[in-house]
Amino acid sequence: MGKSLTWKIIEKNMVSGSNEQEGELTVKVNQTLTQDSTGTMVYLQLDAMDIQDIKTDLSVAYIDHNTLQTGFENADDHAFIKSAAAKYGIIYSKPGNGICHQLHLERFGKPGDILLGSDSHTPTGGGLGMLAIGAGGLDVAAAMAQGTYTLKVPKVMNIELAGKLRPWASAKDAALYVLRLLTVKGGVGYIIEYSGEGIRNLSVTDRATITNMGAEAGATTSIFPSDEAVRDFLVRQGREEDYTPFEADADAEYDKKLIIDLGKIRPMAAKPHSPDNADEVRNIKGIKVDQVAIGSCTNSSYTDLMKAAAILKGKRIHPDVSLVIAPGSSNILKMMADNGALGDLLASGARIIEAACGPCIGMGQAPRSGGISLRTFNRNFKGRCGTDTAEVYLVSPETAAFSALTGYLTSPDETGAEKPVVELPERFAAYDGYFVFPPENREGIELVMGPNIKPFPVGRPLPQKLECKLLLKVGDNITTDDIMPSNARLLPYRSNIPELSKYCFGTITKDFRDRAQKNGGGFILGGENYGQGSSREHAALVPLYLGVKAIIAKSFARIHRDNLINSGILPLVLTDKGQYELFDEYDEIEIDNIAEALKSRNTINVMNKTKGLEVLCRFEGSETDAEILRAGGYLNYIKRMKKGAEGNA
Ligand code: MIC
Ligand code: SF4
Repeated sequence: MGKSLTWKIIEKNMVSGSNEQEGELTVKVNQTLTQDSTGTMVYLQLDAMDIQDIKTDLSVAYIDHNTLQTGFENADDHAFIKSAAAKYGIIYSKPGNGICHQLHLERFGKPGDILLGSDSHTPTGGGLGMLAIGAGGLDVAAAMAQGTYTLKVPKVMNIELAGKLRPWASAKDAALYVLRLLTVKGGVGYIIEYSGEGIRNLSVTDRATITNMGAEAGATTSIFPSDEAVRDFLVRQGREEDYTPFEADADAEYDKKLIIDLGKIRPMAAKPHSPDNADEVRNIKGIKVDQVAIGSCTNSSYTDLMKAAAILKGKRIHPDVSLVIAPGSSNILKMMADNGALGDLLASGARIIEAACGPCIGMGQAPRSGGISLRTFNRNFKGRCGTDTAEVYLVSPETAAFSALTGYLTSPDETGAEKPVVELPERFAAYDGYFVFPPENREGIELVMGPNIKPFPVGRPLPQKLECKLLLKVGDNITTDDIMPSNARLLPYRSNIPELSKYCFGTITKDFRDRAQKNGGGFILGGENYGQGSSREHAALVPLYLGVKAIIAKSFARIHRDNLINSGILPLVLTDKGQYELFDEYDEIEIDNIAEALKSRNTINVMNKTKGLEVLCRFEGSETDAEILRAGGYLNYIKRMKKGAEGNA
């Protein structure tokens, strides 16, 4: 049997482990990326690891999330990250340069390499044929310090794309179509590998849109082969030398296989408040729209913005609509300024904001109360746009542009318009003005820590017995945006855990911090896919700071489960999901014999003392995960390992 593309790349980078299911493997990490909202924590953690040099081939620190600088806090964070980049030999990308994933695709991504990023949309790099995985900040710091990453042996799902997209259906529609099929938890445990004749007509940025949204299905990552389209993209980016062809063997073996006919896909929209809640636009058209936003790491490429500009050229945006556009990179903006498309956007009445995440993470452009916002982004969780009562629909740039003109949700294939052809420039602009490359001599460089940089909490070794109250019971698919909300007000405090703790579980209850403080910490009960969405480890660190010791859930999202373990919080899965019903908030819970249960990866008895009953839970982590928990989190674990190594020397 032949090999999948995924396994070819894993084997190329394998340090230890095997391909046995349930096992784990350690791979060499070639590249890392961080962004500022997770990056401050990453570099504080890297500093705590006490290293001289990073061990990756290339690491980049992007500033793209917190760019509003409404106070000193963002600027403090930027200065800190810039100093850490210089100290450790990392490329620094200044605010205004663009969105980490779009920039990384343009400037640094390499087919066949492994990229680890402290952002859940790192899989965008899969469009270039790289294995690009999102992880918590500590894992990325450790990858820089050690050059490796350990992951659970993934299953590989093959999605064969047949046929060709219809004229007005785009990669975003295909991404939403896949997501509707898989749901927000259908990709958990899988790497999604695309193949088939259908991919030949998809450009690298189309493919990147699709791999980007694989994160919404909970997949470890998604990947396309590295073929002629990738070579062409790299040539146009002026980096042909980075091209290596990579593809699966024709008879590759997969754990799961789906076939999708691209020709069946119509323009789609994900309805509020979940990206998998998708329908064809023609079924829901006619909804009155207040705001349209084009951009984000999903749809801010040159081609996406040029398509929107062509649709808007010579027309006027509807008087009731505010259209805002955030380009993916400064070079895209520069090219559009040079070729006149920026002028077309401005003449139509569009608002152009800097190349950054912006409205996607609630950094400005919150819609009006009860407003309807169409966004080309990847997440429409309640409240994420900054307005709790707003309703966000996720759409393609084409649907966004037409709807901005009509004022109603409009399906491009029902407009009668002819699809614009976007010619790619022979060479994409590749100015370096926003990059700061690390100095040759890095001796004596100090970290710059302004008053916004506060120490982060570190876990303690797990005791033999935990006895606490159940502080909160939540339902299925709770997102990290629920656990630790992010918006223009809160993002400046990503390096200030005590301040953030006031807003923990803010979309669910306003008094979680009080509950935790009054009860000296406690447990949380979750449903399916607990912690889906972002990679932010603040969704683990803040509960840790508030004394949360364990989370019991029906199932966990991958990155969040890893973040809990890295922080020293015990994630337990209910062996009988129906027993979720046996718990109520404020029940007294006891978990005994923890060390033993972790050692054998056995089941653990969880006593509900209030109800006088017992349920069985399982710790589903690896032996290393158990070690990390026994040590009280990843940093303690590394320190212990270092001490051990010194003792043996
Ligand atoms: C997101 O899209 O949710 C974010 C903001 O980019 C997060 C990272 C963060 O919370 O800082 C992600 O996707 O990991
Ligand atoms: Fe930025 Fe939005 Fe992409 Fe997250 S999803 S990296 S906030 S653009």
